[in-house]
Amino acid sequence: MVANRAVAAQPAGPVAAGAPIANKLEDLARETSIDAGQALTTNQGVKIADHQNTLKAGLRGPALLEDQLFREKLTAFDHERIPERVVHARGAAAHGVFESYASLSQLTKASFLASAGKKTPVFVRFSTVAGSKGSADTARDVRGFAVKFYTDEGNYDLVGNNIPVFFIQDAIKFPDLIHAAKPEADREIPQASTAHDTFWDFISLMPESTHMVMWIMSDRAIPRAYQMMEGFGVHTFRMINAQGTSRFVKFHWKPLKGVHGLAWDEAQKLAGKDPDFHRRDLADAIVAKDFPEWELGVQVVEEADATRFGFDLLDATKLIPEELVPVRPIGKMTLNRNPDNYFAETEQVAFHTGNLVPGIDVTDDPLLQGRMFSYVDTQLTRLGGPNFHEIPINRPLCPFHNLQRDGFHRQTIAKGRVNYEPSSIDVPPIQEVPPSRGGFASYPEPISGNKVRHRSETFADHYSQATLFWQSQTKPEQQHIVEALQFELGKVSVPAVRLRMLSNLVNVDRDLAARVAAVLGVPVPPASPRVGNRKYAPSPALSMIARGNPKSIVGRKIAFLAADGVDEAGLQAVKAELTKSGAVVKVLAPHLGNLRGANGGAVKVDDLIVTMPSVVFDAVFVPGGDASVKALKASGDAVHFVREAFKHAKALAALAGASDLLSFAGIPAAAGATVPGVSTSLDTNALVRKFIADIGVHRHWERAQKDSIAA
Ligand code: HDE
Repeated sequence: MVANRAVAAQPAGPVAAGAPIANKLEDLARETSIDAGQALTTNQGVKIADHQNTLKAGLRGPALLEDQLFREKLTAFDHERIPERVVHARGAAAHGVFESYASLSQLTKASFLASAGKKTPVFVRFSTVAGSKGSADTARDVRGFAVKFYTDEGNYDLVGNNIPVFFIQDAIKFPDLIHAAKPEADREIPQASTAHDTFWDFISLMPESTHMVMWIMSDRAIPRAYQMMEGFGVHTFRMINAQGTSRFVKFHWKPLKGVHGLAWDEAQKLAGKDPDFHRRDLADAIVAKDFPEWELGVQVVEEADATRFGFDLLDATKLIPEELVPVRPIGKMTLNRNPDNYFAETEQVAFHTGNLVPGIDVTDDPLLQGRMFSYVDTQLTRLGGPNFHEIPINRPLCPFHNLQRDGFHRQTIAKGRVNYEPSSIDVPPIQEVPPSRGGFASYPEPISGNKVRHRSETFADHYSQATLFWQSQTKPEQQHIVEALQFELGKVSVPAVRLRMLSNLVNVDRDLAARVAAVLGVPVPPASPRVGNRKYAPSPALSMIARGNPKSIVGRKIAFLAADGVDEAGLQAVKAELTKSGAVVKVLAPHLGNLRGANGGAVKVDDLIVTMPSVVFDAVFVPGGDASVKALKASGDAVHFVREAFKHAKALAALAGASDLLSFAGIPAAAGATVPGVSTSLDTNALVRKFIADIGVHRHWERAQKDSIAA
């Protein structure tokens, strides 16, 4: 045991016997080391006297091969990297707790869902899919939403995404999908972007991907924050109760802060100005104790009802509309602690769809079946051997014992000579546990059929739900989908690929295809006579706007633009009200230090206008003060700041004479102008009330003039 362990109360390594450890942080603490204040040593514990110079023959060299201190240090450095995840390489994570709302024993025997108020530690990793580890957070992409529950019956992983369907129906196409989406094979271009030939070539030849395409072209693919995304298990799973009754379930995570997106132009700019935007937001919220929270919900379908939907529950390109089967909330997850070490926790965490606990099982979804193989397989390369379950972030909190031994980096020292079963030497021997006492047993689903390589006819409809999705979007959301498709297909250089995509889109909706075709400069191809353009009852749950979101402004970031001569009383009054409502206010100015107020007071500046672009804020406030407003009007950066915020549909407010800055920037702000989300007033109280309501709406997408602003 090393002397400098932060908590050295318990032996390190897997839990040997006895009761589970209740708390993952306590478990991790057994491995946590704090270097500050300690003697510098080698890995062998030998104290180091000189950490500045290699061992040399003479003052001016050459270096000696025998320098064991230098070689140990460089060897560790040379091997610091492990392969990044082949998909979902870029991610951020947090610890938290899941609390069950009520006993779910009628549905499942899973013990973490067995009683009201039961708490289970979790570790959650969010990610993008296509980009490399160092790519930008705000790329247009699906987000991974992987949750590891450290339950008292072993680890349960719910490895989901922020979009409820997937591109493909069969796992055998996954390598093709990912190869097509990743940078092109010859020049490794473009990074973390689907806007290129090979992606759309593949997609255009895979009509089954059309539903997912609608989702990734929507603002779901450019979330405002990880804490403002829904999560989905995607596949249909099973829940099995103690009586052995199985029901189908779909899992949903519903964020308590609502579901919000960025503007596409903003997402692209953030990729340069703050590539860590989502990672920072998650960590900052936890530091500020504004803890991200989600409700876990399930849609439950009786086995007997499995065929009543007109699509196959095993087809991962389909969802069950919430209007058909409501989502029943079963618990709440709160993320309340940042990891201590990115590599040890976020990089080394290993999820697996096969990490199941009794009472939850998989179905025959051919995509899920493939995943059951892939996750352990990929960890063998990524984490260097079969013992990655011993890495602290991966090990369960309950005791684990089996006869698997040895392999690279084995930590556990398994005592005794019996490493096989059955055996009569150990008394009592290691024992199987029957299902009645908590042993895992797969659901005994009856199976029959021929061995075939074929797709079921029940997987054949590729357009109905894509059309339902389109028809369920509000007008601005439809416009964003059109613009995303114009952008992506506009970057495609092979005309046949563009045309083939339009032929798919016209099967979703003629108007959608026509709006994209107009910008691509081609006529709309005919729809397939077998499909398309039916009218559906919209599903509001599919729309980020129509679903309804809470209007709170807690955690929203508000920029105050000011210069010397600012009306300090107005600034402080608005700041006090916003802060009271939970928003985070930053005063941005042309210089750091203090601003001289119009009435002789001082206002502390948080950041320079040039270092904090408008894209990292949710709203902008400009206080009055003649000299301040005049200085801002003369600053290209300040004018650009408000124009850009306006273009990105954000709430803007200007007190008294500050509306001048907005008008000067081309924003309709003169007295009497009523533009959604823009408030100007002489009355501080009235302005603040309106501004808070506007920020609560998040974005004013319906603002007609925003697209004419160049920013
Ligand atoms: Fe994954 N996926 N996936 N996937 N996936 C991986 O496992 C794979 C799929 C998802 O934060 C890999 O550890 C196959 C759907 C998440 O560490 C790999 C197929 C969904 C994460 C893999 C799928 C996901 C992964 C790469 C098609 C949503 C990140 C690194 C059959 C339900 C987990 C790793 C984390 C990661 C395989 C499709 C979610 C290669 C073969 C559908 C959130 O094993």
